[in-house]
Amino acid sequence: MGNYFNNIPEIRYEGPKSKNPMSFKFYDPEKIVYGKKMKEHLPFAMAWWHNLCAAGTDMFGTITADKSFGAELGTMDHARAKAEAAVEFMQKLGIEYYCFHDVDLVPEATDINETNDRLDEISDYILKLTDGTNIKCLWGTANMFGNPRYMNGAGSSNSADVFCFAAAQVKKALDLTVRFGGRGYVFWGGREGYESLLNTDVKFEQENIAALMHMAVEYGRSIGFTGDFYIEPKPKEPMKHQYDFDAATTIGFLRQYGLDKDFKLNIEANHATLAGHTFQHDLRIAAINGMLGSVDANQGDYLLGWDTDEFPFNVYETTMAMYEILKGGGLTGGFNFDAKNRRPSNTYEDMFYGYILGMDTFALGLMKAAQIIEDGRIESFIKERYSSFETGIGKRIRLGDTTLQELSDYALKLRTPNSPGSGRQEYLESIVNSLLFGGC
Ligand code: XUL
Ligand code: CO
Repeated sequence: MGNYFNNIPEIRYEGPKSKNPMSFKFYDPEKIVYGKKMKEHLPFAMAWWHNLCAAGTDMFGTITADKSFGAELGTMDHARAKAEAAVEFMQKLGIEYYCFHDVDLVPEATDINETNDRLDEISDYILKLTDGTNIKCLWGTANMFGNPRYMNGAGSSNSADVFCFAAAQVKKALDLTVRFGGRGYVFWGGREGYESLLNTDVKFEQENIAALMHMAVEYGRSIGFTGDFYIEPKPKEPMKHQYDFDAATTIGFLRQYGLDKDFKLNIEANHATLAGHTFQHDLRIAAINGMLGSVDANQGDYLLGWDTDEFPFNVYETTMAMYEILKGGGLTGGFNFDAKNRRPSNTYEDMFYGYILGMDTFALGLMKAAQIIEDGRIESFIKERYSSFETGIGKRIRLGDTTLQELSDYALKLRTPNSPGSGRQEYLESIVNSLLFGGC
């Protein structure tokens, strides 16, 4: 374990009344909720990039936080220091998983061979540090958006050479993910999209992305990767239009190119809201299509049109998200905090406060979602709402046992239908409120 956070104790559950900022108020890992321990429902992961690399830069200003961990930035000493800090950080919070991009782990060299040597070196070191701990990888990915070679895309690049570099990075990131025992492998296509149709062959680009993914599956399976591949949908940013717009679009793409057996979705809250959906909408679409994979746990700002990657704070949102996840049978992956501290929250303490907030917000969401399901009023309302399909003509429609002619005859005979019934939205929202705040 490193010695970077000496002033910070191990974070323990102290209950909702605790005023100790370095404690969980709601995340009680051993507590049984909805038949399982909280920590089993909520496999939390630390995002290497935001937690250990991001230091507060934005379009208008430079770093505000010191993430050097005592080493010279951009060196292998720095890479090792980050790995030590990662393990210390996760152990203090009881987080068992991490997610990484290849170049979060080491500084990228000009020659990809040199980068790969550095990755070998750091992966030995990470495995040495995590040996004998519970810490393991949730998912890995290749950063195919930062390097200028990807300015026209990675799998969607117009350049065959660049396509090969993307393939080389995916291969190496898969090797690392397998070495780290990762549960999943993510494709987030930040540069896989276009700015203008005037210079873009969309069909060609989508075919190439699919080809890269097929090769990744074939290679991954050949080296013993048994986990899920994930696509993380996002509609825009950095590109004006990204191909993996939202859950529905991405599922269509996966089916179109025969990738749906090996891939699921990694749904990020803030990406769903950028697509004009709620987080829970994209979770529902993933779940009903058997594509509920993993979650990038964060939240956006409804007043801002970009990916603010805030730590989740909105309990309504995590409640409705956990409701979808519990009803959908849970995740094959976990909850990766793809979230960063606000720029002025620039101390080591803030790194911990961010995770405490996020973990507590999801723990609350889990408990409240379980209460909604156990209460049963909402589920039984929905069942009743569709009950006209349980008997008679409705049942036959569901069984596919009728014709347009027969239905038309039925309607003409009825002349005018009975009211389909109230949607009762406000009543249902009141139930949610009373379950959320009924204890006050
Ligand atoms: C970008 C984003 C990425 C992916 C992994 O918006 O969410 O960090 O999670 O590449
Ligand atoms: Co993400």
